[in-house]
Amino acid sequence: MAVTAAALASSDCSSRGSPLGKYPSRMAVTLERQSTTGQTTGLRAWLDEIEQMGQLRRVHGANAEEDIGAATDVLQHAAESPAALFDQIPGYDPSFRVLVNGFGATDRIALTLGLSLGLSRVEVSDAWRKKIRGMQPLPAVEVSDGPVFENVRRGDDIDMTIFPAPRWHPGDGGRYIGTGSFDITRDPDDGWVNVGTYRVMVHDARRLGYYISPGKHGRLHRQKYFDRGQKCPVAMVFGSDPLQFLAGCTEVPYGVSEFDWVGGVRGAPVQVVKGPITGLPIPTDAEIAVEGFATDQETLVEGPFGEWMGYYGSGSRHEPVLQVEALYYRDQPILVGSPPGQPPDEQARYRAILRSALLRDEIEKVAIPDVTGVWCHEVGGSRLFNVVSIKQRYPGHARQVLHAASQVRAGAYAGRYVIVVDEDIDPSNLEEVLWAVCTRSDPATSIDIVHRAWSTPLDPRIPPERRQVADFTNSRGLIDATRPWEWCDQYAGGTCLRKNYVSRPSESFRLRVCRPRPRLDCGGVNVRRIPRAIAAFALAALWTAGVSAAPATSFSGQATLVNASVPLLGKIVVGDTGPLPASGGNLNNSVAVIDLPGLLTAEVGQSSASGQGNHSSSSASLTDVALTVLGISITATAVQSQAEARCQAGQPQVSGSSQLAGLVINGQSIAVAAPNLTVALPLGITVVVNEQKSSTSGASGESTANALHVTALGIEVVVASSHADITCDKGKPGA
Ligand SMILES: Cc1cc2nc3c(=O)[nH]c(=O)nc-3n(C[C@H](O)[C@H](O)[C@H](O)COP(=O)(O)O)c2cc1C
Ligand SMILES: [Mn+2]
Repeated sequence: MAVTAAALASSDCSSRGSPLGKYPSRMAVTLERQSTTGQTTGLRAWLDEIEQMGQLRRVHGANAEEDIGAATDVLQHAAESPAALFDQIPGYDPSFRVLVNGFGATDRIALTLGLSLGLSRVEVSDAWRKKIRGMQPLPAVEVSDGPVFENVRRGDDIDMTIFPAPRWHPGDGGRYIGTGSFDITRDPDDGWVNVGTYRVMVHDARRLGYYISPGKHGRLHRQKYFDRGQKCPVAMVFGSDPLQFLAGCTEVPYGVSEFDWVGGVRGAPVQVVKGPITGLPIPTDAEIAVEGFATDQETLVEGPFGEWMGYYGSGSRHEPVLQVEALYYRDQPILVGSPPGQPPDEQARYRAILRSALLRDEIEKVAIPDVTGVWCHEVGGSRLFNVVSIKQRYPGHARQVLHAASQVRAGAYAGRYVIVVDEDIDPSNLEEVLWAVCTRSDPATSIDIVHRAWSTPLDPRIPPERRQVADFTNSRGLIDATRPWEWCDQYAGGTCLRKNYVSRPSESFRLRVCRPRPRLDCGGVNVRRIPRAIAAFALAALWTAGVSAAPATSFSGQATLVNASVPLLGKIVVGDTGPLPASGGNLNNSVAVIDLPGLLTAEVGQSSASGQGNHSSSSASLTDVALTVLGISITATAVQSQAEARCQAGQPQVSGSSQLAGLVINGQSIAVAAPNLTVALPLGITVVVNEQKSSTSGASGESTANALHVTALGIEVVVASSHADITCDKGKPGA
């Protein structure tokens, strides 16, 4: 039977009769139980839950040679796709089942981790990081029996080929029973138990081949036995409680049993039975489990296998073999599959959530401050393309993050690129990250290379000659895509419009062209400048070149966004056009962000002053102003002032005005209409809103408009100040 994606997605499959009947439990141990945290445990209860969520499709009659592998490939490459449970697989006991794509949707990952549903993948990762911070492992408890022993086979009775292990990828060298599985080993020195997900191939009825990359805990354990000339006792589980599986493929620290880690997460210990052959702990509710001994005396060819980087990277080679001494399985067992595909795939998605949390935790544990986000991208299989965002605090901060992120446990194995970005970039958003790389890195100086880092035979980029000498190291590209700390206060501002952008004085538009981003901060006084739009003196030069010399109309003018005088800090001037020359011209200044810690923050400030013909004018505007003076807060979503001076029949005429939207002073909303509205506040603070000063004298006139003017105890702050000035040339017609 050919299985199509449409068939999987259709509800027809799920509406057919369920092969799940009633399972008489012969066991004393409860199988599906609620932990003390209320989180469901056990694969079968979890399946009931996801079916109730409408996220399980049942498929009957697909074959294990081709159909299940192909259907899994389709499903796991579609984000937020359902899980599929296959039964009635031709050639096998019709009640034997295969579950795939269990974690192919964010809600199912959240459910497994005991988190709320409805969160985004980044929110799940963040909630997970917070949940396991400081979590203490809870030792597994041993019980005497469990449903896993519903069927027991020993000796020649063992046949691993009775299970419908699919051929997952067309190029696979065999049937892989172990993908959504784990291997259990015990350290022969210290006695701690490791649980690791390592792929397992069926060689024949009693022999399994398994591949573990160098450096993994299961391999370190196994090697210790081999070095002593001993066989390595191993138990393997093919189908388990979903959280146990996730633990098996997570970088739980060396020396900590993943079973105990699961217990800590749930607040309820994992229940295990002691394997009669090896003494290893086996979860009571395992679907299929084996015990046996691995030896390096007998090796068989393992692979090729479609691997997580999207290649048959490690090809085929001799690997140790597990001689199976006992086989246990539940009635109507469920073989869980999570075969890798070209990323982004199912495992890239669940591992991105888990690894991003772990990597951030580990970077913070080595005492690096101000990490604002981490994402281990799905497209890199959650290992090859990892991004960290930081709020830069000191020179060298960005490089420290890069090197640490590439070498702590969660980032060390099989990495390729690590990128550090400023906190205004969302590390989980590939486009934003690549924009930062394109516009904030300088290839000659922003990239560090680490040589001979921990990689894997799976890495397709390791050249043949290095493979031959078992050199499975690679290099890492560490890309600093932050604005250089030393001159970040001069880095050009971004053009992305921010909220509350004011396009006309009277109206405030809430545009969200860009995702609202955190304010960039270089530390200390921070002003990001937008390059001047118009060359300051070009028009003035043109003007003076075209007309005869004095006497002529002359100008002066200036606009400033913030002009403050504060004890200890001194004088602070931000967004100043500078003085307009007597000959006129155009002066402009813009800043994207103003951050004067403890005093004032604002965004998108523009100031301009111009003088030409018979007209002189200036203006200043800011959005999202937040001013704090002696603990009194003054905020406005937009402020603007303008001043004008013009000559009419040789006589000066002047005017000024200010607009303030959303003005709140000390918790009170203020509607501004009249000029020079004075607000007296505690501590002798005076705020003049829409302050205007105008005067004329003979041929000269000047006007100043200050949107806000605050004075208090030696403090003076003027926000959005515009000044225009003109001296009329009485001899000039029209002037
Ligand atoms: C579906 C899946 C299959 C995996 N297969 C292998 C494998 O065949 N060999 C391996 O070394 N790691 C494999 N891994 C990665 C390990 O499970 C992972 O590195 C884990 O942390 C190993 O456990 P350990 O930290 O106790 O060594 C696989 C991961 C997943 C999710
Ligand atoms: Mn481990």
